[in-house]
Amino acid sequence: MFFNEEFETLPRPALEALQFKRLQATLDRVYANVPFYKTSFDAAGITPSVITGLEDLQKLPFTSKQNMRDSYPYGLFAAPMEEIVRIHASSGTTGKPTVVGYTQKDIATWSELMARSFVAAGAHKGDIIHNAYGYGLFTGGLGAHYGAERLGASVIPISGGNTKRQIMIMRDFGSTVLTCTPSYSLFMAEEALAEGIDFKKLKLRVGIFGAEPWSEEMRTEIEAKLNLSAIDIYGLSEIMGPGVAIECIEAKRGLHIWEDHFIPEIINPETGERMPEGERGELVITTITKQGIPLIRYRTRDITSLTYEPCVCGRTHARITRMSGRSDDMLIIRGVNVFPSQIEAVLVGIEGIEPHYMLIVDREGTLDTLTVQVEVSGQLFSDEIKVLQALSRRVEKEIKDMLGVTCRAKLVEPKTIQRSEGKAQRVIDNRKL
Ligand code: DLL
Repeated sequence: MFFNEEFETLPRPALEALQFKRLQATLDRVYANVPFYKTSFDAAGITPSVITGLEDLQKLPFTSKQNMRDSYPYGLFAAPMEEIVRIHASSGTTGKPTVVGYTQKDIATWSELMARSFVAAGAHKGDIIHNAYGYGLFTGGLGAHYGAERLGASVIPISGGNTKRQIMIMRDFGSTVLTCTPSYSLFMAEEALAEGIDFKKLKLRVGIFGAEPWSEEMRTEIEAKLNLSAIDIYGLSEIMGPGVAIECIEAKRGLHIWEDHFIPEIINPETGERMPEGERGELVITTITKQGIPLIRYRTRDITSLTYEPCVCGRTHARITRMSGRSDDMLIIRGVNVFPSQIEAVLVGIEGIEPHYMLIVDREGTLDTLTVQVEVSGQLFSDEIKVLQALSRRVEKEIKDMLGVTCRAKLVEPKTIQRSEGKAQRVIDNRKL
């Protein structure tokens, strides 16, 4: 099933021709309207006319989050403020937020791409979409909302928070599709259990989860606990918001990135060189239809790989693999590189452990230490100390065996690790303090 079959299944030569035409128009637009691009292209000795094919994209300089911050708030906008109808901003844990603006046409494009994403995930007109992404400056809530309306589904704009009420509404209103972060979905499952509500008796069929890294093992856990098919959705406010890429329900193998609007590349984050197809590196995205704030070769910091292999669903758009995480979130513990999502994958596979964890990194003298705090399931916690000791040794051993990193496991009582209603915070790095 498609939302826009013609564009979702465009044969690659036609898709690439369209990309190039749109890239040229975008380059002209930013060169003429955004002083930052004029300066950076001139410094690289490039004018838009030098770009005569898609391969030439590599000649253009990158744009970084720092460039956006330096032009805070509106410096990179390519449309006059009179044409901007919506402003969003990323929360940004450090420094100023990054601010993005949308024209009327940008909102229409975003709505269509979210509608396409819903259909790819298996949603359709007639669905009741329970949208628990936060509404506000964060793009999750409104992005999914406009997409659901564009699709013609019924959307419940519940936003995040007040979890008990969420569950009551989900049950009473007959929600069929749930949209929220993967960590929040598990919190909902837990609250439902406490309220004596069985997810198997709800009408939920599909969950569309993103905005934070999660593992394949977490998917299995969520699907079992919420009794639905869990789909991975990716996006970032700088590029648009949710709906930049999504898994199709037919394959659930890689996320289709809507290539008639975005050109993806994978680069080596150290050298900036392009990586061969299939190899992991940093995702770089060029927007080719945006008006408010087009971005050329934007470095997302997200680590993934790209494949152009045809997909069983019939979409011709390339796929990115599940994100390992952001390059900035990668922990280096005594020289070993590890992403929180890799630790998550190990933890979720161990029986007696709940999928709620926190990683604490410290420095003792010159040595980095990693403590993995994880909850034990209810019945185990009351068991003898010997059982708990064996379990924590098992956690330490499996993490060492799978990831090569030494850690200390600290088992904690059920429901003691803070639950998230949006993006979960999984790491406390005391080394930076
Ligand atoms: O998180 C947009 C969004 C909302 C995506 C709802 C999906 C669903 P930002 O707040 O700007 O935008 O954060 C973007 O979140 O660069 C990734 O590091 C991370 N991220 C988003 N989706 C995924 C995902 C929204 N599926 C940043 N897997 C991105 C892993 C993700 N990380």
